[in-house]
Amino acid sequence: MKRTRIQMLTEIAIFATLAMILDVFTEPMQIGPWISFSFKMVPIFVVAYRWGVGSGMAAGFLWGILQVVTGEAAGGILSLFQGFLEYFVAFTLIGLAGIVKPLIDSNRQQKKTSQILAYSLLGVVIGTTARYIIHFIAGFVFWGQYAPKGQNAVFYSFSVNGLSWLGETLACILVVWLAQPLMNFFLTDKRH
Ligand code: 218
Repeated sequence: MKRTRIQMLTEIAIFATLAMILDVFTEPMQIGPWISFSFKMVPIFVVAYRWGVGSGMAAGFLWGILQVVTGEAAGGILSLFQGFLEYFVAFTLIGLAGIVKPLIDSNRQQKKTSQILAYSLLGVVIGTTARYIIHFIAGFVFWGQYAPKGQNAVFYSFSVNGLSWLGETLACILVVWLAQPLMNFFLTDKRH
């Protein structure tokens, strides 16, 4: 299929929706209020690797909007600025995973699948970390009052968001790894 702007925009919409659907269906995988072992960021990574940072960020941004308009984000919004930061900025930053696109592309022609996997996993870590840096900062600035009595807000945020980051990153790594043949299909198709 020829690579077109329409195809890119369609994929951004479809994959952001897929992330939203996974978000709802992986709700039971929630370990604590903010801690989950879930791979729902994977569709955003697929967009980022296929189309680059800009498209990945657009998909993340759209997913953030979907969470807010569906009410999924309700329990996570304390104020306008905090909500903007944690749902729009944080989710948009997942798209930074697309930084690895040129590295994936350079291995795409020769179908060097082990390199593609390695760069995909690097992208996962970049995307989840960029997102969780925002949650960590928001955690001690806005969520400090929920810390157990006497516990330092920075330590509280680091433990909650650090654990959540770890759970989500490991889940995404596992899924990208296990779904490698499917990922290769997505990343080595003829696009131009
Ligand atoms: C300490 C703490 N508690 C809660 C939040 C809010 N938070 C954390 C992680 C992810 C998300 C987005 C929805 O998955 C939110 C809103 C925090 N940052 N820190």
